[in-house]
Amino acid sequence: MKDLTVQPSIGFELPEVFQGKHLIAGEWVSEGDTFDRISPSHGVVVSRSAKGDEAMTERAIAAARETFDSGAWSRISGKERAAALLKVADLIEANVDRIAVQESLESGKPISQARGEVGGAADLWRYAASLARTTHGDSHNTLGEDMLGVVVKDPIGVVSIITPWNFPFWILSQKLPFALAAGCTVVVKPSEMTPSSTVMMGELLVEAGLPAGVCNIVLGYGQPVGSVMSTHKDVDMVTFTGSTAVGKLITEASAGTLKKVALELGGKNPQVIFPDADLDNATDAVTFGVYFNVGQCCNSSSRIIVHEDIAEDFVARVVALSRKVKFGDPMDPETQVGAIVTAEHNAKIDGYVQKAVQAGARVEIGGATLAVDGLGEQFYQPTVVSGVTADMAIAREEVFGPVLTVLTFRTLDEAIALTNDSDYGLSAGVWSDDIHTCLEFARRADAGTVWTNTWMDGYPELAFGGMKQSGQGREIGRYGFEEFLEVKSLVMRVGRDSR
Ligand code: TXE
Repeated sequence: MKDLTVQPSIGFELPEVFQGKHLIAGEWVSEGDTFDRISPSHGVVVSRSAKGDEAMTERAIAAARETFDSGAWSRISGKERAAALLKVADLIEANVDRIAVQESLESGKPISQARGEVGGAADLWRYAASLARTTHGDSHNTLGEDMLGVVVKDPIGVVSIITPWNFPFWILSQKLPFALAAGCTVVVKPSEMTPSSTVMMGELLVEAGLPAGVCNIVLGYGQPVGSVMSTHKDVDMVTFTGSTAVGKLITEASAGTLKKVALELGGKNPQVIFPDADLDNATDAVTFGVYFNVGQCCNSSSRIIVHEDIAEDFVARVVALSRKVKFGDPMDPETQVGAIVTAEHNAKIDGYVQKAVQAGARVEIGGATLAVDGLGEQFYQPTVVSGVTADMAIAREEVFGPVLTVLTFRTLDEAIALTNDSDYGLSAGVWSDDIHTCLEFARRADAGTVWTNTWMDGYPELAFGGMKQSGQGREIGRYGFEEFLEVKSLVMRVGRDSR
């Protein structure tokens, strides 16, 4: 521990306990039981939320259905929808601090990253607004004399949005504005661990003047809230981000009504480092890629696959940089690695590391949980594990913590084989100065996103999602938007003979 840069508590004055309510048909509702969230870093209750049950979830779905069918949102012009989304974007920017503090306290992520997440989300809303005005299908005028075919795109209907705790505001913004831009109405359930930033988003939507019932929010647990949202006959689509296990449950649950399901699940994302790469940049990207958001990130670069010739040098560079990473109090603006979301999850991360060590792997730095002065014990040291083999659980499963595993390769084919030897296929990266190496890797890697000489930059214009068990469907960009649209063919006889 003396090797690491630890930020003790800065003695942050906590805001009042946030009181979360459901948003149903434009009304804030709290009835019945509540549940508390204890901050993983500060160890005190930071939010108290209404606890949704089956009846509350059905009320929310009924409100979304009625509003969709009324046309109050689904049939207005794209221009009007865009105007509302742009207002939301402005309101997000005006409320970054308040939302970020609450999100950091509930999740344990560093405040600087929470600010980046919340502020950055405004751009997703602005981009989605542009799509609301450019929704289009196509037309066919070569079907035969007197015939005209027009393919139109309509909103799919009522969408259930179920989100996790690692980027509650960002992930909501990868889904919600795109669904709204398409003309859908929604029911949202945030994770029970980080409910408040979604409630705050609801407040902004109300302030922006979205018609009542367009966005409904139910707070609570996967059972029963998420389950009802996945099975109810009045829901047309479920979009989910979370664990692969729950993604499979949702797919099964939705089968009874054949809803459309879009899933953004886990990853075991490699960065492949060739000897001719710019190693300074690669070291920065690998270190950032594994520690960002405390490693609790679907795009975390949790395994590096480094060429044998440079493996020792490269690991030494990453270890040296890991020593400088500031971890500790999430409320300190300087902190780069904060707290782990729950004590159970902290123990699970440690379990992966200890199991790897027992199987012969080496801990180069870190490798233990840690208490931070003035705060709790829910922290995990920035950790690098080398001597890992591809069959170890730490190399195959999503650890979801600040833990980097190191594998080595000799040839491009071997690097690609190791990359693709995974149940996941979310993202991958390649570092080399040779365009042919980069392009061949990019084309052959099983991954929804391949980064070349960069890592984790995202753009609303592109598409995000995974192959294999990392999910199905895409988010953001035009591809993500199209997920919320239904395609309809209009076949018309239009000549004089048709009268
Ligand atoms: O996720 P869950 P958890 C991975 C990561 C992490 C693991 C577990 O490896 O360690 O998942 O995290 C709701 N029907 N990711 O347990 O349970 C739940 O209430 C409908 C990767 O938090 O999948 C929450 O809102 N919904 C990931 C959401 O699903 C249900 C992000 C996610 O919770 C449900 C987070 C049910 N039966 C975790 N059960 C990523 N892709 O970034 C639970 N939920």
